[in-house]
Amino acid sequence: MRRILLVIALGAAFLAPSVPAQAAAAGTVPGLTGEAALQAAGPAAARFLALRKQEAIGIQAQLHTSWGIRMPFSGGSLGMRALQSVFSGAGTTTRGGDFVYAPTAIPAGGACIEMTTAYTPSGPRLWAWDWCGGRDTVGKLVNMDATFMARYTTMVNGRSAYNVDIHRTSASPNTWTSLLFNYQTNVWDSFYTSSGVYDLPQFAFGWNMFEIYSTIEPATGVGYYCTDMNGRAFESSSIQLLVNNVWTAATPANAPADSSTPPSGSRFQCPQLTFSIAHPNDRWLDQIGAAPPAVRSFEAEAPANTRGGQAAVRQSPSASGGALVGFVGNGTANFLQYNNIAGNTAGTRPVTIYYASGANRSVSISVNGGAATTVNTPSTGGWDTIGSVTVNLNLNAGANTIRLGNTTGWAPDLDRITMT
Ligand SMILES: [Ca+2]
Repeated sequence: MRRILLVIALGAAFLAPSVPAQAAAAGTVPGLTGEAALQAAGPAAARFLALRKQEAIGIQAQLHTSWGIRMPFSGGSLGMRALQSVFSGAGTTTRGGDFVYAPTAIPAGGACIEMTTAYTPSGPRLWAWDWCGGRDTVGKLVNMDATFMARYTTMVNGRSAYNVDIHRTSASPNTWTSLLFNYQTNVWDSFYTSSGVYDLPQFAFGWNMFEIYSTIEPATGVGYYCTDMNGRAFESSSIQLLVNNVWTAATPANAPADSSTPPSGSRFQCPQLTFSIAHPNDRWLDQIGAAPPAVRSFEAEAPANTRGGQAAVRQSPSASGGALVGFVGNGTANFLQYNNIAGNTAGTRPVTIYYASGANRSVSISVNGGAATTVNTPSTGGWDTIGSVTVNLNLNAGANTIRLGNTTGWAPDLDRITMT
């Protein structure tokens, strides 16, 4: 049996094409390094590091636990990729000094880099732990703000997600690079590179879907994060391992779960937290409380829209989808109209308008030819800087038209609208 497996492995190695899409990165993800990165990571990194080094979990009223999958080095994988959900808005911060890593990922094989999605009391961050050469520190950090979301996320299963790649780039010395896929330029941008002797050989690392540092809120008896993040989901999908130089979907064989039965939320000081394996073992989901309706996003530049008069698409590197619609307004002829937007349920709901404007302007929104609602759109500080305003619109359950314009002055340049 062992001999047969060896033959298969050798065959795969001979047949394997060169690893796709990991040639020279076209750009570098902007972010903080050195002391600035550590400062920005704050206690969420310092406490984790202390716990990791001490292997201590007994701090009174504080809990550090995790659940995920492990990637045995015996499988030969030397890299991992995944689409990792990340959200903005309410529920991105925690109180009580709590933080949530959801997820955090480090490949097997002595990887120098762990990529961590950290929800902290100061908001969501993405950072690279450097676990080689005795450094054992946050090597680089980026705030997951609107600019990051526009450049490095795409909609996956109704959630924004970034696409991360961590793989070994040299065996001698042991060198690893992490990259993020840039959806504006359609190339991988490098995030962090590290090399040296791997410092944590005693840990069987892999991919933690949920890792917390939690303190109990006396008023509720659950972790602060549990209340603060109620309704939020955390998803990883399209998880791939680099095996024999080929990216392959993670399976229960090469990426076994910590336990075959997902743990109870109570173990994480959050009874309403549930874990599920959406597809074994390359898609995982965590959910706190009831799932909110998925946010839908509609690009202004989509061909299905009607652009009246002078309204025209222009490229903008910061915009969602890399484009905006400008020359809207200054009369009724120049407008942007979304067609056939399904309401799903009839009624009023918040609709967020993303735009760029170098001046204070306003935009009027009319649903199904009805009376327009006008909302101020303050300057975002530049024509390639994205901001947003939210209005309440009353939609039909079926198809709706949503027209944006300005009968008296120019509207801002329009990026997209989002709604549930
Ligand atoms: Ca757009």
